[in-house]
Amino acid sequence: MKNDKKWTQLWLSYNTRRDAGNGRFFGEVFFDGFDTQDPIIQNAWAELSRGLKGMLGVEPSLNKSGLSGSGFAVRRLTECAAEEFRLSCKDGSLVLEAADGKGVLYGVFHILRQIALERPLDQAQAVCRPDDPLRMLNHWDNMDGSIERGYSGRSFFFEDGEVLVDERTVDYARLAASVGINGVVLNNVNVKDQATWLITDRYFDKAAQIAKIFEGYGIRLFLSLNYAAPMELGGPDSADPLNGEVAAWWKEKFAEVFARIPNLGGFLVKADSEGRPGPFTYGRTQADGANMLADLVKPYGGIIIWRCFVYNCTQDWRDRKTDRARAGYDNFIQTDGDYRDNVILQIKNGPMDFQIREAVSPLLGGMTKTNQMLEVQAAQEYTGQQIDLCYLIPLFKEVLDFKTYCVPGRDTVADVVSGRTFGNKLCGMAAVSNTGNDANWTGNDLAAANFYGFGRLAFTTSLSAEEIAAEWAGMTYSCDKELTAAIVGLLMGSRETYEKYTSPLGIGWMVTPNTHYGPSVDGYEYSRWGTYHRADHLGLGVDRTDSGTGYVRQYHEPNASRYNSVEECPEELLLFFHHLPYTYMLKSGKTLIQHIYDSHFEGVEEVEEMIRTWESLKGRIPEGSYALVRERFERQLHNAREWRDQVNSYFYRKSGINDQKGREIF
Ligand code: GCV
Repeated sequence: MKNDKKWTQLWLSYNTRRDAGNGRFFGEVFFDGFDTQDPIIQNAWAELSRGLKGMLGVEPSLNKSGLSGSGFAVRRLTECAAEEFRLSCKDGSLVLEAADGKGVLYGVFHILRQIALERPLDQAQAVCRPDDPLRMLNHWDNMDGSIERGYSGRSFFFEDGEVLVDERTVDYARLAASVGINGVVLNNVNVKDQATWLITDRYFDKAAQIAKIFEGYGIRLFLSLNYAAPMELGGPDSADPLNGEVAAWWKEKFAEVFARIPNLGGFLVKADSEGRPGPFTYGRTQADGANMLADLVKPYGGIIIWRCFVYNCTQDWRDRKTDRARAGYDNFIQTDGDYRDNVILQIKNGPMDFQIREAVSPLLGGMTKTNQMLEVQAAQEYTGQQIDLCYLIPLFKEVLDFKTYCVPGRDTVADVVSGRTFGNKLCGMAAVSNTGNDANWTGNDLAAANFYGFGRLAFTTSLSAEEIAAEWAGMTYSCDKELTAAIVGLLMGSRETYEKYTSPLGIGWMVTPNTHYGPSVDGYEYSRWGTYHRADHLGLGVDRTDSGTGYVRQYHEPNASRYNSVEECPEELLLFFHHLPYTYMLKSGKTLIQHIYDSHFEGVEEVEEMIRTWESLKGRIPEGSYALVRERFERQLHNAREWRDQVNSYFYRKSGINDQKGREIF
């Protein structure tokens, strides 16, 4: 389909498709029981018309009711759950049923996906209900237009202290809704300067406009809050949650905010973390902090999403007892059960910070009486910054599949965050968004698979990473089997390749401080962030066992014992949990040091292979996309070589042990 905009339409480009017998359903479309003036229904209809025209050249007409014979009907079915849709094909007619507009919208996107993938709809039998109640994107966009950890240009929400509302806002909402996103946090969790003023008259009109656009796509707007806002916006000179004046200030503030943005979903809060203020400053608990706000937003149906990324970021590397990995659990576990029912604790997937491999946070399922939400990072901060290819859905999947043993039976992280474990409704998944105002939204065209994949996975946690990759490739490029297989292969291998040439066996870090791209083995080793690898001339790894920091005991059994034992610990996490000599023998029959050498050489070879695969697709991928990705691969290769050489040289010089294969190590 022709696109005159300065940005692409990604998987919603609706280019011509082979008609797998689908066009015949859509001459007339009947809406039965739905108000066709409702903004969500209007958007669903507009999307359907646009997709059908682009992909199949069909221009349907809209009718209120009365399907007889073949056609497509959208019917209201009150038995459906909220957001659910059912699709069936009976007597030559395609029927989409839902109880609400969101169900219709998701059903329409499902149909368009089938058409884009050239799958016949007459075999369609689907009952689809999202697994996770909340499926959110967190933007770390700042009001000056920069994006914290953004690798795709500037913000399309903010520029020079102003909020932007334009056609791109609508396209963003379409893309997000098409993969089932139902909540968006607009601004960075580090709320400073002008962003503190987002909850003032200065910005209400624009924020309300965005909230309205989003609402038409089933998305609720959320804002990140500065916990010290009372002090910065002319209120009391305190942010103590138990101070009556502070609460009174917030009460008035929320009355104002919800009067101006009535459909606001609530707030995301980063407190007591990395210099951000919070309840600890006043000797209060995290629950005190969250509950004060939660009580005050409750009358408006608001929720408070409270992040658990609370740790001491001024550590001393000589201190071997303080362990950053322990911090989230230590700071929150005592408060389990103390939170109001409209508070959700948002927990990063790992206890450190979005490394290419780390253990799953023991808080997930560690808490059993508190609403929990999983936070992952689609933005590739530590995972290649959208220069290097790193498809993150396998990593997200691993986290979801992790068995927490918090209760007998339904105890995986997927169970916990979908509400299956504890029967709660306020839970789900959030991803730090990887988007920006680059024409292709995500810097690297292939990184859009992480945006797409996150939404699809949060909606249906049982989908495999491979299925999602194939869908994304088919919708974005074409349904050519060979092409899809090649792209799926590239995506599926990319995380392990990245892991191979960066930091080994779960140890993480070793990145250039601050920027977090490229190697610097000791960059964080002697700094205050608590991110150590503890390498010396004998060995490497952090001892988090009973005889070390004791972190392993934060897990339920049998996970705790498994991680505690060097023999039973999953090998990919060995150095996350254990400090081991370079001569330690791995299950592969290789020593630890040889594994480091080999994996780093392999990582580079795999990037070279990826480039060959990409080159074999020349002519079958639109030229612009081909060239852009080819250029990124070149930079990835440079990065991979740099990592290989720095890591190998570092460990060769530390250990004095030769590479058995005699390769060049500096
Ligand atoms: C938004 C890491 C990142 C920070 C980020 C922080 C967080 O430390 O490097 O940029 O701040 O995580 O998640 O709050």
